[in-house]
Formats: sequence, structure tokens, C-alpha cells
Amino acid sequence: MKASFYRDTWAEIDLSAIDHNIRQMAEKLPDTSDIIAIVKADGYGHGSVAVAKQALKAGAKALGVALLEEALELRKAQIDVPILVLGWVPPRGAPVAAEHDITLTFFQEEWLEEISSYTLPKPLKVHMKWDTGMGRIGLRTESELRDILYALNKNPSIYLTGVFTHFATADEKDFTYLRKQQDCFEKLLAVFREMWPHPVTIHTGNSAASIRLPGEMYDAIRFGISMYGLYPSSVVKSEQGISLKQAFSLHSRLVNVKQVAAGDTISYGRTYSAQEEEWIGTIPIGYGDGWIRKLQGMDVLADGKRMPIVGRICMDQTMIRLDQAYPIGTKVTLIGHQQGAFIDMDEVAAHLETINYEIPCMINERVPRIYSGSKR
Ligand code: PMH
Repeated sequence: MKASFYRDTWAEIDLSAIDHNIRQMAEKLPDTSDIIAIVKADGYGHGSVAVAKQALKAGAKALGVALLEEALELRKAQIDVPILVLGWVPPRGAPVAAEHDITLTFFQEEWLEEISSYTLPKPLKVHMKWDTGMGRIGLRTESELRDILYALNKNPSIYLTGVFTHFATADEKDFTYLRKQQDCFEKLLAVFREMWPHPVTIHTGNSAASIRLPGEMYDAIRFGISMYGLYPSSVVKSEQGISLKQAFSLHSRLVNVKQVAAGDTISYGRTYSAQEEEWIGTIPIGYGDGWIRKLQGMDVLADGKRMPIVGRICMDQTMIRLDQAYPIGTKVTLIGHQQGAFIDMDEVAAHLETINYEIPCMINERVPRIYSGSKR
């Protein structure tokens, strides 16, 4: 590894997995549906620029982020494809967005009005968000839609290039609520088409919707979690509609190995006592890296075998019980594959009673991201 960091703790991002996951998805989609790769929150903790570049090579046509700041970071990295900001950006961000050809999401008349008071260096591209049942952001009624289209018509420096919605339950077994959202979307779309003759990109689906209903995805999908090789839920995983490869793995190395006697205790609060003579290893990762204290009791992999975390996780260090002595520098895998053994993201998420999405986001920037498997 040719990395210049001095603590042996790193996340490895396998770009060939990103490539694989995009291609798997593209194979399921009709040619008329493009892939917008969602790289918000620093690419779900994987690194937005590296993931975006690989996603585009694999066939994604555009990028989606949550913040204008995130879009600007991609532009700074010389990425020139369409970028859609999915969240609400204050009107004062419009000149910067227009300058960098970044598409903003909007759904409020006041927002359009306020933007009219700014001088835009170039026309501003926007996608309109419809709240069909997610209950988060977006306009909700036909009358709101009519009003906003009138307002839009009066503002020639704002170009409507897309309309979209987001599903609340696309990853759940029961499709009833999703069908309700689709009906609501279709009704708004009918009004929209009657009032707006210009072409726009229509998109509704996240990973779950795209994997399960690939033929119903209009012009594009917003492909997030499954691009990273993770299933949106256990339901989607069990349906086996797509075969994904987890891109993220987390590793460290033993910095201390010692034999302790029965009764010796480990870490703050002495919550762990050795039952007999035991080998205890220390790895340099802790809650200061996002490897939070609740992960006590998880297994990690050393020598291709599972070893438990023992005692309290500290800010920068974690102790594990080894089955024998190992040399300093022995690789320890906290998430991912090691010699045929595997700790997948879902296991870590289950331990924390949360969803896999949260895990790579939680491992913070103190842990360097190392990239492998880049594909042309
Ligand atoms: N589109 C929007 C508007 C989103 O908010 C998200 C994910 C995606 C697409 C991608 O979804 P996927 O990762 O399931 O494919 N947003 C979030 C969120 O706000 N909290 O968790 C995931």
C-alpha cells in the first residue's frame, strides 16, 4: 500500500465493486432510463469524487448530491456532467449554482421570486420536486403545481429541466403505499404535461424502486445505496433481484499484543475480565473515528478468524481477544472480507440496530480512504 499515513487504520474502497454494481443495475433497466449516481454525504462515506468518476466510467450519466457545497466539490475535481442538488438550497446559492452549471431542486413560488431578485451569470437549471407521500420536501397539490408553473413561465432565466418525487417505502414488502405515491405522481404529471410542452427529465426511483420495478422508472433513476453494493433492506436482499458487491471495507493492524492472566481487566471501567490466560490485541481505531462504543461485542477478523472486541472502545483504540499470539502489524478487518471470512455492513448495522446506510457515513474523515480496483 503506497499511502502516506502513519496510523494503520484505513477504509478501502473497491472501485471495481462500484463499477460492477452500476453495470448490474444498467442491465436491468430499459435503455430509456439513465443512472444518476447519488454521491451525497461524501459518497455515503466512500469519497464522492472517486466514486463519481468511477460511476461515470461505468455508464452513469449524471450525479446527485444533497448540498450545493457537495456539488461544488465535484466541479472542482473537473467533473463536468449534470449535477443535481436534491436538497433545498437557499436562493442566495442560485448565482453560484448557475455559474457552475449545477441544477437545483425547487418547489416553492417564494423561492422563484427571491431568485428573480438576483443577477444570474448564466441561466439556472432546476428540477421540480413533488411530495407524493414522502412528507419531506416538495409541492403537494395540483393547484400549487399550476401556480408554480405560471411563476416559472414569467422567469426566463430559470430553466426547468426535470421533475421528480421520492418514495417512502420502496424497500418494503408491501407495495400499497408506493402504488399510492405513483398514482399521485401520475396525476400531477398529467397536469404538468397539459401545461408544460417542453421536454424534461422525469425520475422517481431510488435503489429499491429501481431494482424491484426497473421498467417503471421513466427517464432516470437515482441510484444510491446499491451502487455501493449494499441492499436497501432485508426484503430487497432476500428477493435476489440483483447481485451486488460491497465496495467498503475497514481495516487496522495490531499495535500491541499481550498475554493477560485470569482476572486481569481491559479498558475503562474494567467491564471485561479475562476468564483465563488470554491473548489480547490492541488496534488503533476508536469512537473518535466513528467506531462507536456501542460496537463493543462485535467481532473483527484476524488471521481469517472472528475475534471479539472486549472491554470499552476508547477514543482512538479498541481491544480484541485473540485466539493466540500474533505479530505486531497483523491485519485486522473490522468490515469486509479477510481470507474467506466476511463481516458485512448489514452485520454491523444489525449490531447497532440501524440501517447499513449509516455505517460508512459514520466512519469519519480521520480514517483515510484508500482506493483499489479502478476500472477504465
Ligand atoms: N434520491 C433522494 C432524493 C434521496 O434522498 C436518496 C437517498 C436517494 C435518491 C438514493 O436512495 P438510495 O440510497 O436508497 O438508492 N436519501 C437518503 C436519505 O435522505 N436518508 O437515507 C437515504
